[in-house]
Amino acid sequence: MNPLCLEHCLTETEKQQFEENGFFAVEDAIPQEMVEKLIAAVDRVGAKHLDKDELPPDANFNLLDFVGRDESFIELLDWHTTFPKVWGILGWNIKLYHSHLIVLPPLPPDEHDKQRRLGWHQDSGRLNIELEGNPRPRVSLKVAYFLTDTSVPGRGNFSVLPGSHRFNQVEMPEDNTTDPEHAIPVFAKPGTAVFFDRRLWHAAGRNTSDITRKVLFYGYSYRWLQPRDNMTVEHVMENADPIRQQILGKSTGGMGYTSPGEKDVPLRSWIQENLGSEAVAH
Ligand SMILES: O=C(O)CCC(=O)C(=O)O
Repeated sequence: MNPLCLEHCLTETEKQQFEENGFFAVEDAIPQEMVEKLIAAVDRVGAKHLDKDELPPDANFNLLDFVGRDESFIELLDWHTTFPKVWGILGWNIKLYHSHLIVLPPLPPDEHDKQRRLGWHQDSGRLNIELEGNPRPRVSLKVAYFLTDTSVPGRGNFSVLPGSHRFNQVEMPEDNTTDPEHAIPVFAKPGTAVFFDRRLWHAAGRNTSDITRKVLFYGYSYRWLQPRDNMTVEHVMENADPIRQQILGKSTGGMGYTSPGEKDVPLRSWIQENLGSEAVAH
């Protein structure tokens, strides 16, 4: 793994923001050349998807399990400015359990003035019903890479209710069309990574601009959680280094998910060698 990771560990401020607000943003997490490479990959993969499903070229879509479809998507799995913050929050027994990319073209002009509530939700489906506790456990988080400019309102901004990861339920206005009062858009320039707790109530904003919004979502969880999509990554396993194999879901067997040995979690040894035993104490 890239040793530059050591320069981008989770900071105290980020940790505090994540605990209190349920999210934080890292500007310039990926350089402009990488943003351009990723946009080209999104466009290629997106065009194939639209073609296969016979969708119009300007359709909006949410494509699951995109990560194995281009080498540039694989590179982001353990990206040096972001991955250390993922293990800083969740620890070393982690993997990618889900990936999805969202392409959100501009709304048709006659939709712009219509008042509609955004699609507020917590991630992970049945976890929000079958797990006990209030709040329920964290279990996973997502890193969202913004490839297009959503640094001003009206660009389909990722929207959040800060601090709402601490509540199983949030109150919505009675009228069914407005958003909760404390909802905010997260402003993100191309290359920004936004980390958010799966329990954070969030939604995609409305895109009333003339720019198509493109965002990549990487979901990291503990290794014992079932993947949330097909995780079609067998074809990249062989050439991946051991830490990427761990991230892609490799395990020595059933027991290796919940009681991992050294071979299951090379990330643990890497952190221990580079940051000391204290860093892997749990
Ligand atoms: O597209 C967005 O801004 C929201 C993404 C989302 O809802 C999700 O990742 O579950």
